[in-house]
Formats: sequence, C-alpha cells, structure tokens
Amino acid sequence: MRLEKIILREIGMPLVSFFEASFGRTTDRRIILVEVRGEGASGWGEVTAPENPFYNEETTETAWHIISRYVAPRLLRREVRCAAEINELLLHIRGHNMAKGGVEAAVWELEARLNGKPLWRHIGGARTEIPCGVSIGIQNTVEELLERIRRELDAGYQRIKIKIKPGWDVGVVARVRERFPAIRLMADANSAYSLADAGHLKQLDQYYLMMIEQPLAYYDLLDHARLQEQLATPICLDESIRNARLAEQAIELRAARIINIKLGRVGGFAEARRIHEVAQAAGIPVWCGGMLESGVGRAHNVALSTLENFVLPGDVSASKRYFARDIILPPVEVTPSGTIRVGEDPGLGHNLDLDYIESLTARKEELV
Ligand code: OSB
Ligand code: MG
Repeated sequence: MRLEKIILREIGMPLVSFFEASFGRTTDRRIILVEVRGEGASGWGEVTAPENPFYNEETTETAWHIISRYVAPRLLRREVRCAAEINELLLHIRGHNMAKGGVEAAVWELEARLNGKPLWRHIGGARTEIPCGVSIGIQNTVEELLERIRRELDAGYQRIKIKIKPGWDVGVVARVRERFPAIRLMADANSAYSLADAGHLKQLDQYYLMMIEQPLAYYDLLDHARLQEQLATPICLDESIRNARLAEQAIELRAARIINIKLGRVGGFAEARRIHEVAQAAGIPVWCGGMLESGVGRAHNVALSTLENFVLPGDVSASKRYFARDIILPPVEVTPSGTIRVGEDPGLGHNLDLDYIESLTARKEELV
C-alpha cells in the first residue's frame, strides 16, 4: 500500500453544552482531522488531543506539529505493508500517541475501504451491537447533575459516569445514589487526588460504584496499587495506560481491576488491540473511553468497542450529545436500549459531510 498524501484539517466545533472535568472546562473543540490518500482512496482519522495539555501532554497544536514535521515524512512515498505496521514505523517518535494515533487510525480505515470491509470487521471486531454509557461533566449545581442523569437514563444509556474533583465528590455521589439507588454508576477523577486522600476516597465504597477512574497522578501506577489495596471500589485506569507494556505493569502491580482504552491515548488500533489482549488474558474487563470526538473519532471508537473483551459500556454515545450537527452522515445514534449497532458498509460506515467540514475548517495542510 502506497500512501500518497496526508491532508490535515483543523476544524472548530462548539459543544452543545460545556464539559467540565477536574482539569478544566471545555466549550469549543479544536479537532484535527487526518485524511490519508493512497491507492485511489481516502481513509479518515481524528486526532483526539485536547485544546490544552491538562489531560495529558498533548494539544491540538503539538499534534499538528508532530504530524507535519515527523509522522507524515516517515510514512509518505514509501511502501507500507499494512496498517498494523504503522505503529512500529512511528516508534522512534517518543510519546505523542494522539498525533500518531490519528494518522494510524486513518490508515486502518483506508485499508478497510480498500478491502471493501467495515472497519470494525477489519480490526477483528466480534459484536454487532455495543453497550453505551455517558460521561457527565461537573455541573454548576447538584440539581442540574441529577436532571442530566435522569435525561440520559430516559434516553436508555446503560451506565452513568460522573466527573469528580475535591469539593465535588463524596457529597455529590451520595446525592446521586439517594436519587438513583439502582443505576450502574461510576466516577472519574482525572488525577485530581493523591494517596494522602485515601481515607477520603474510601468513603465512596459505601455507594457501590462500578469503579473509580484514574483517581491519582496520570503517570503513577504504584500509588494506584497502594490505593486499590485500601478500596473495595475497583480502580479503572485511563491516563496511566499509554501502551500494552504499561497495561501489563498495572495488572501485575494490581493497580487496576478495569482498564479504559482510548484509541488516541495509546497511539491507534494496533496498540489498542494489544492492550485488549493483555487485559483479556489477565481477566481484566475493558471499555472504550472518549475524548469528546467528532463523528470520525466516534465511529472509530464504535469500531474498537466491537472487540470481544469490551464487555463494559463505554463513553461512546450519540453525536447529538456533543454537537448540534456532526460531520458524518448519518450521525452516531443510540438505540432506546442504550446500544449502538454497526453495519456492513465499508470503512467508517458513515459518509463524511465534506461541505460542512470545509465550512468548519480553520487551517489545512497537504503533506506529500
Ligand atoms: O477522562 O474520560 C476522560 C473527556 C475529555 C477528556 C477526558 C475524558 C473525557 C470524558 C468524556 O470523560 C468522554 C466522552 O464523552 O467523549
Ligand atoms: Mg477518564
């Protein structure tokens, strides 16, 4: 397979409502779309780096730089055997997984299209319907949070994740539990705590959460293992799991009982599949996380979620929860029972709304 051209587009998309995590509030997305052209077809990917380096080190700006300066020159004008090889070709670029992952995923999509297969089958997916949950950000008041939860439950979503931070944690979870005693509920701290907070976090045990996600530092496995020893609530790692080796280390240390896999954070489908395998072999369930993606990244997340060990509902939800209008047609939709179904159309399984993408484009670069 010869990759002829990589086109980067930065699009601006306002969120229908702000999304707040412990690290800050997002109101407008700046998303890099990657179009990889080769063999007369196009594959599409999305860079999931956020606007600011508050989730991990990457940003929209750094990803643009890394792709245009390092990733594209490495992949263009050479014979690439298969999409599964891209990860290795980019190993010399340290870190910057989201930049690399956006391009890697685009090559998988291109390859799927060239083979006339849906992306989810091409990566080895096993299920045609995936269970969905929602991630609900920190709200201005607990009443607003309760109202949002009710809306998402009415829409059919199978589990609710709320964001927590110091000052918006035990008391909030208590009120959510009081109102919704039987729902599948979990909390994501995005690294807002330290091991010194173990006693405080232990209070969450009484609310029988499915899991607490990434309570401690984004790079720390050892302290998560120490915290897990003290908690009944399972710890799920997100930020800390950047590759399959770290997943092995987390499992061996008992730092996590559940793993959140994000395509971008781990550098694409090849590494996501390796983490999926490592976890499966150890009896650790996984689920697919989200980064407020547009339809392109969302469709990739749906495809990833069809792998066998994605047994827990992911943060993979309908386009309309994020954007008034998505860039793919049809948008990602969720059934009344809180699932997304995949079909047999090749590649992404959605059409790109190219005119709309063009109208959202703030900058564009063609790399040859
Ligand atoms: O930690 O899972 C996270 C959004 C942005 C950055 C980090 C996270 C999130 C979410 C929302 O929780 C996931 C989504 O709905 O796309
Ligand atoms: Mg998270």
